[in-house]
Order: sequence, then structure tokens, then C-alpha cells
Amino acid sequence: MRIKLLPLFTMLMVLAIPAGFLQLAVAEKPNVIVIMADDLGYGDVSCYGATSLTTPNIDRLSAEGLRFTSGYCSASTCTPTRYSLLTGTYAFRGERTGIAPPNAPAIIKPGTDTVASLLQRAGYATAVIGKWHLGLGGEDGPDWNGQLKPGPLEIGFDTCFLLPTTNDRVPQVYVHDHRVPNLDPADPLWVGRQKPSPDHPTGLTHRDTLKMDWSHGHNSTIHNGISRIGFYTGGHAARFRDEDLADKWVEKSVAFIEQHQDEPFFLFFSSHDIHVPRMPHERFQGKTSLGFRGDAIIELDWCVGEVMKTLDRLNLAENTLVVFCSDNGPVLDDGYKDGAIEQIGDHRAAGQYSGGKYSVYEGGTRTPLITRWKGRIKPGVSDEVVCTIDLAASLAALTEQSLPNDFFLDSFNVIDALLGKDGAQGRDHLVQQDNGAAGTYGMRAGQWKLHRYGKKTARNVVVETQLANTSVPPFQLFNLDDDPAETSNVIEQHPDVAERLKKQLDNLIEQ
Ligand code: NG6
Ligand code: CA
Repeated sequence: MRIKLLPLFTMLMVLAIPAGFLQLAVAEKPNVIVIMADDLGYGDVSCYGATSLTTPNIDRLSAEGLRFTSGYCSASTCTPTRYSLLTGTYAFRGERTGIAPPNAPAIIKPGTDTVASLLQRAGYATAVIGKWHLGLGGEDGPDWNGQLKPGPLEIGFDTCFLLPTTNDRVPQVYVHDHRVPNLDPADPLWVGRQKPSPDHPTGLTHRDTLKMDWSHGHNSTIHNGISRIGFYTGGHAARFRDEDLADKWVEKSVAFIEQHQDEPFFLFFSSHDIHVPRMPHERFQGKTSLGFRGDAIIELDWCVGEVMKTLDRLNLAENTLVVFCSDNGPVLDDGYKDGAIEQIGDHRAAGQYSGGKYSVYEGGTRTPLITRWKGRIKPGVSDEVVCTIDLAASLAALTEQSLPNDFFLDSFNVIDALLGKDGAQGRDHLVQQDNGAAGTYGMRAGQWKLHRYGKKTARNVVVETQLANTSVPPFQLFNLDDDPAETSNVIEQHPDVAERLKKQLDNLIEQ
């Protein structure tokens, strides 16, 4: 019945639309810039309530755009969130989507449709600049001295300039397209899990030489006075200084935008800030009372400002959708003694929410999310639920690309909500994942939030001191309207709601 009525209904709709409006229905191709911060919490920027520091550029983005109070990333660690952002699919459906080790092979296989390949098909020039952390190379992992593929170029990016893993994981080199630039063949790069020789200096053996001490893990190979996760030797001419990363992302991004100013482009600006080791450029060090964690937020804010300045200079702001987001919630001590805990003062990195990185509490995934498209998005605040996993289907809708059946399994078209159209709705439910290995999930549906803890849930007790609880019940229910901090488990009072959410979650994770 519905199917038969549809064509007639559509015809009537078309006839009812005045001619001027029909033009709006034609595919639009604004440039798209996704700026993803690393480990930035809901309360870490001033437009989301921070008072211990100010982030004028992110605040300007928010004042000129739409600030989401229920904007999420899909997981509370990096690799699964980035996997979902690009593939529009929950990371728990994919293999090896937990935090990727230094020598991880490419996690998103060539042939997988991604937000980048989708926009490439729509005629966009595409680039990823900054943190990757989704593996490189075939089954044997990255060939650091040779061709680093498959990687971003095999899944829809025309070009890339990367921090290949994380700044705390070896090696500290860039990757440009398929190669590590500036590698001297006489000094090949070796990356491994075992100490390469008994006299190889590490954070354990040469701890007194470090410029930033480690607190847990991070005690293997030393580079730039900082010991890291994993071991490496060689590649000295190719190594970067942590202090210069932000400048490099900006330099490469500005060049990409300038080069493609006359055609639609998609830039994934993937900042390493404010991930550990927090080592902002000297000009940002000491800018806040919060230590290097706060100073790194100022560096991130500067990057956002430089991107906005470039858009203004090239007269592109009215033709560019900017999405600002984070890859997971905040963490204070993530392995280095950088003063983040000691200097926190009144700052609440996750705002009013509990938990943070690694957690399925709201603090783990509810993070800053701002959209700006000058002249198109009416500035304001939106309470609609949207997630970085939805960018794929939403951008497909915006550019009128069809979504293939086999890909983008969990991405919802929430473009109207992202653009702040009157009455537009976001998601009615969202699965929130931690690192994915433990079968632990959060499930938000409207005001309700279910926690499900897998048997082997590994809680990071150092990070989540206040949440460390060895006898977590397998299920808990919270009413976010009354209790945004998820402090009172109301599962006994609302067994029917809990059952409904459990079933919905089971169906989603077993699909
Ligand atoms: C953890 C690291 C942490 C960080 C995280 C990944 C230790 C003790 N902890 O294993 O420091 O690197 O992985 O962070 O090594 S993420 O934001 O890229 O997911
Ligand atoms: Ca992260």
C-alpha cells in the first residue's frame, strides 16, 4: 500500500514545491572539513563551560555554528572511533578494531567504502592530515622502509600526511602518501616489540635523562627525551619533534586547501592534540594554569583558528561545512607525569559527566561536537543526538550519493540535524563502545542509558580512580534527564525499560 502510494505522493510534492526551491534539492557540494581532536573532553573548551582556560577559535566556530550538547563519538578510544567515522559501521563488527599497536596492518581493507571514497566519487579532492592509528600495510604490517600500503590512499583519500600511529607509540616519523619522507637508506627504520639489543636505551634504563617522565607503560624506546610504547631504531633523519606536530598539520592543511580552493574538497584534519605525550610547541608551553594538558588545548585551538583564517582568506567560509569533534573523552594521567592531575584545579575535563576515555559512561563518548557552515547553519545550540559515525550517511545525503547496501551499516542520515534545520531529529538510539575487546557497551535511547559490562572488562584503574569497582553488576540503568552523571542505577525501578534496551542492544550487536 505504502509503496504504491509513494510515487503519487512524490509527484504531488514536486508539483507543490515552487520552482526556486527545486534548485535547493539539487546536490550540494560544499567543502567538508572534519577536525577531530584526540582525547578532548566535553568540558575542555570554553564554549562547553571550561573556565580555567579559553579557546577563542573553537568558541568562534561555535558562535557561528551549531553546538551539540549530545554530540558523540562512537567509542571511548581512538581506533574504534576512527574506524566508525570512516566506515559508518560500529567497530565491534570489524576485526582488530581495538587500540592499534605500532606495527598493525591496515584495519580498513581496500574495497571498503568509506566517507572518503564516497566523497571522492562525488567529485571531491580528499585528504587526511594528522593522526591515523588505523594500521598500514598488508598482513605483515607496515614496510617502514618501502611502500606503506594499503593505507588511506587505498580507501578513498587522494593524499595523506600522517602521524602513522599515536605520538606515544613508535615510530616518531611522518608518512606522506606511501612513504616515510626523508628516510636515509643508510639508516633504515626498524620497529618492533622486543628490545633490539641489550644496550638499547629505554625509559627504564635511562629514566634520569627524560624530559618528561612516564607514569605507567611508555618506558621503551626514547625519542626527543620521551620514552614511548614499543621499540625502534634508525630513521633518524626522518624523525619529528613532538613540539612541531601541530605546525606541520596546519602547514599541510593550508597547502591542501589552497591547492583545491576551486573544487570541492574533503579534509580530515586529525589532530594529535591533546593525546599524550602532551608536548605542545614552546610558544604554547605555560599558557594555562593546567600544565601541558591545558597548553595542548590552546595549541589545538590555534590550529582551528588557522584553518578558519585560511577559509576566510580564500573566501570559502560560506562554502565549507566544518565539523569539530573528538575521538574519545578525556583522561588526565594517560601514562606520563605531565602535571595534568596535580594542576587540574576546578577544571572538569568531562564537564558534568562521569568517566572519560576507556569508559562507557557519558564522559567516554559525549564530547564537543560543533558544525559550522556560514550562511547555511543558523547559529545556536542543539540537543539532538548525533554521532561521528553518522557523518558518512549524512554527507552522502548532502551530496546525493547512494549508500551501498554492504557498507555504512550503522550510519544514520542526520544531515538536517547537523545543519540545524527546524524540527530535524537526530538519532533515537546509540551504542557506545569502549575499546571493544571486552564486550562492554553503553546504550543510549532517549533519556535512558543502559550499561552492559562484559565478563572480562578491564577497567583502567589509574584513569578511572573514582569508577574503579571490581564488582560491577553486568547491567545498570540510568536516567540521563535526572542524573546526567550516571550516579544512581535505577534498573530495579525500571525493569521494563532495561529489558527493552537490553533487547535492542543485543539485536544491534548480534546483527
Ligand atoms: C593505551 C596507552 C595510552 C594510550 C592509549 C591509546 C598504556 C599504559 N596506555 O594502551 O597511553 O596510548 O592506549 O589512546 O600504554 S588512543 O586515544 O589512541 O586510543
Ligand atoms: Ca584518542
